[in-house]
Amino acid sequence: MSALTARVRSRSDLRSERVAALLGIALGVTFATCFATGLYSHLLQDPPSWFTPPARPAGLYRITQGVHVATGIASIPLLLAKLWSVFPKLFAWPPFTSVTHAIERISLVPLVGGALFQLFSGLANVNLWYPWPFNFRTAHYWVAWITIGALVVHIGAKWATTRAALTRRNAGMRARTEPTNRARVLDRRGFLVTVFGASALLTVFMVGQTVRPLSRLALLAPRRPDVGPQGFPVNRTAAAARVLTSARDPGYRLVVEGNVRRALRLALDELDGLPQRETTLPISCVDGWSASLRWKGIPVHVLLDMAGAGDEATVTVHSLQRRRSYRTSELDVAQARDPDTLLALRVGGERLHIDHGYPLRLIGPNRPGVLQTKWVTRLVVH
Ligand SMILES: Nc1nc2c(c(=O)[nH]1)N[C@H]1C(S)=C(S)[C@@H](COP(=O)(O)O)O[C@H]1N2
Ligand SMILES: [Mo]
Repeated sequence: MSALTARVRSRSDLRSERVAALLGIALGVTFATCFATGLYSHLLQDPPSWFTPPARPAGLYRITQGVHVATGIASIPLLLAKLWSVFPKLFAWPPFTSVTHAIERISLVPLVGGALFQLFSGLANVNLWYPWPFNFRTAHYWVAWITIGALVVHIGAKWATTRAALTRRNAGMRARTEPTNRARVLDRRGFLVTVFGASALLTVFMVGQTVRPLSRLALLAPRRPDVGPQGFPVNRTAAAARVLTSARDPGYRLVVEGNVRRALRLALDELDGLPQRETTLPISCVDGWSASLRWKGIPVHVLLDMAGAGDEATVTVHSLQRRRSYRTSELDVAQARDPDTLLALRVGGERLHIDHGYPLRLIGPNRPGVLQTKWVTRLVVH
């Protein structure tokens, strides 16, 4: 056998059903975890009427979103290897041999397309890169359902093959005494070790953005959790939000209005004079980075009581920012009354940096970063 045919042979051995089955199982686990944590993130950002986001543990979202990004990253090498291992089968002829076979093969289109789209768009989002005209979250959310639906069909269709490929293991072991077979088994093992190793390494180099002890290894993370003004990152700067002038304007006021007995208009020095509370809460960005900080500010319920809002009040928080997303966020009844939901004036003992929301920002327990509105100027009570 020439060296070339030997190589080709050993490659086709790597494309065994067993390799494809093991990669498939790993992908099933990472995709299911990614889907569950993604749904949770979606629910927190847009709670439907039947869902009240839990406020404790205050750092729960930090973990679920860290896991979401980590399992997404871990899936990239797994998916590429899986596609490679089944590649020739994608072009098998005749395309269908039966109705079930047809369904199974057709479901590969949303499965492969959806999986590639999810991993690509997620990775781009972590890098704050939006090379598309549609809304990231809407697309990422709906394609997740399509992908998971196709995955369920795929698992159903492949259940028997996968079991067979994995239980054939004993037969494989016996055959290993034969030298060429042993070489093949070792090749496959080396391939899987490489793929799982690449997946683990990528994950480690990324999760340092939220797992503090690994922060020095966060080589692939676009944001280090300890780098930025006052020692933590910024997603949108005051310049990008075009609030440099309005945030520094001496005419700045916090207005509390809407369904209240007396509306409030408070200047910065008046805000400084109100009862304050200190609390440690993380900023947990949907992009997977997080940073835990010591905040000091006015609990929102103090302002609601001053304004004479009802016990069942909900609040819309408005920023000075005029354009683009994250200018407002909502507080449900529990969040508005939570003692740790603050309009923060200070972080780590210092006046807030303008990029962190000076003069006033919202910070509350177990809220995604996108809901921790910066440059707050108005609370509308409902
Ligand atoms: N007004 C306003 N608030 C905002 C944002 C924004 O773009 N505009 N970005 C949000 C996002 S996505 C995150 S993760 C946090 C980041 O806060 P930081 O920049 O202080 O770290 O602020 C949130 N608050
Ligand atoms: Mo964020």
